[in-house]
Amino acid sequence: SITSKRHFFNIVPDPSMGLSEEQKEFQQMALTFANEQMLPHAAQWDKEEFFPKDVLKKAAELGFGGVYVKDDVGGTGLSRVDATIIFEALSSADVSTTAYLSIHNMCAGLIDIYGNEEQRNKFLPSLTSMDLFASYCLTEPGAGSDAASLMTTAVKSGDHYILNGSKAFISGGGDSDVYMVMVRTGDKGAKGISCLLVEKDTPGLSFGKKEEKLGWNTQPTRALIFEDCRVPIANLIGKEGQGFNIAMNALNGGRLNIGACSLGGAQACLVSARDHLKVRQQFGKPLSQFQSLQFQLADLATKLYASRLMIRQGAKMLDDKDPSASVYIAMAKLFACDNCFDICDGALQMHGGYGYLKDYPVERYLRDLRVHRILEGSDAVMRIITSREMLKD
Ligand code: FAD
Ligand code: 2MC
Repeated sequence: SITSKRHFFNIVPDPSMGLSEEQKEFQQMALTFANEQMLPHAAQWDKEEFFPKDVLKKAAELGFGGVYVKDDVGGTGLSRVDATIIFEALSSADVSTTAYLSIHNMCAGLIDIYGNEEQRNKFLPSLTSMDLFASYCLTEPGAGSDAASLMTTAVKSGDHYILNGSKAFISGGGDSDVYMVMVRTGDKGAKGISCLLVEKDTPGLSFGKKEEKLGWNTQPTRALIFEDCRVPIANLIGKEGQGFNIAMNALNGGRLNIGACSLGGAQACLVSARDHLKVRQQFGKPLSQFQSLQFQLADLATKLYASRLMIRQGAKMLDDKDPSASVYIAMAKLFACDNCFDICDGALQMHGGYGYLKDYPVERYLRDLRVHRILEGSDAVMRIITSREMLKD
């Protein structure tokens, strides 16, 4: 099983292929951290729904709390391509915990880019060290895929905004310390939305019950409820009315990160399937000697390779500030999250009945990857983004 034998490199498709020496070094560092600090506990954390905050803080000591945040506030200053390499390596041990880390990084990156110097200096040193945890709050009970229809209001009163409304499905909700909240300060539609940073102890902010989920069990998911919640105007990120653009730009990086988490889970499952086929014997020989299984293995490897190339290319376009990046990122997220889920499913099938047992980790990866086709923009939203661009006059 994966826990006894952890191949990651020198196997087709090798995640270190094509990387620079420096990238290979932090990829190895992330993988070592994942193997030592996450893998031995991942199944138990999943079962007990335990949010491993201490381990996340240790990850921050390696620079993973602000991977692409600038270094004047404690960030690591790496590129988006680099971030996908790191999240892929970490998620090969624990997709759910890594996915929370990726959301925390999305929030820190958002403040780094759109926050003013005061906001950057106030929040980023403790976010990059993960003394503080962050959550991203766009979705509402009535506004999921149609995010621009959100209804949580923020009305100015003196030097505060008064917030009323609620957010649904917030990863880290209730445990995180700072919340990047998209609110309505103006008219209907995208241009009436602003981005506010809300601290956990703000009066008028409360949380729903912890949701029970199919996967992503090592991080809590809760609703946020705002009842006359007073947030200082100083916590406005960017300008009034800029919130939707900020939210969408942050999600471009987030979608790559989620895609990268799918890559790591799929790589772990593929390696486990390969190992299993070599040792499991039926009809007098190892399963690996049946050509239909050999071909399936090749097909899964090909899907993984293509997914990885698309994620890294999307990340490169974001690094290059390519104006078409969001469309190629949408295609990459769609392709990678769908295909990596299929890889987990194919790997589970190759394990036979053992794949269905919790003794083997494949079912955990499958459960964790399933939601990547829904959140940070569902498959349908990725198709909307892509086809709209294709049909533009
Ligand atoms: P809906 O928008 O109601 O969609 C339902 C179905 O219809 C989907 O399959 C969708 O693809 C499809 N659909 C919708 N519109 C169209 C269309 N025009 N054409 C064709 N098909 C369509 N949100 C946050 O803001 N922050 C978080 O931290 C966060 N964490 C999450 C964690 C978990 C575990 C989950 C499950 C969700 C999380 N979300 C979070 C919310 C997530 O982003 C939404 O669930 C997602 O955007 C989809 O919205 P919805 O659930 O309202 O589905
Ligand atoms: N990158 C950059 N800008 C974007 C963008 C993107 N990916 N998507 C939209 N925009 C901009 C767009 O360019 C426009 O800007 P401007 O008016 O300045 O020209 C503005 O945003 C409005 O865009 P649209 O007119 O396309 O807005 P529309 O209402 O039609 O919605 C859609 C677009 C469906 C793509 C958007 O609502 C969406 O992405 N929905 C999915 C929501 C989502 O991903 N939620 C995830 C929540 S977080 C989560 O799940 C976690 C686990 C953290």
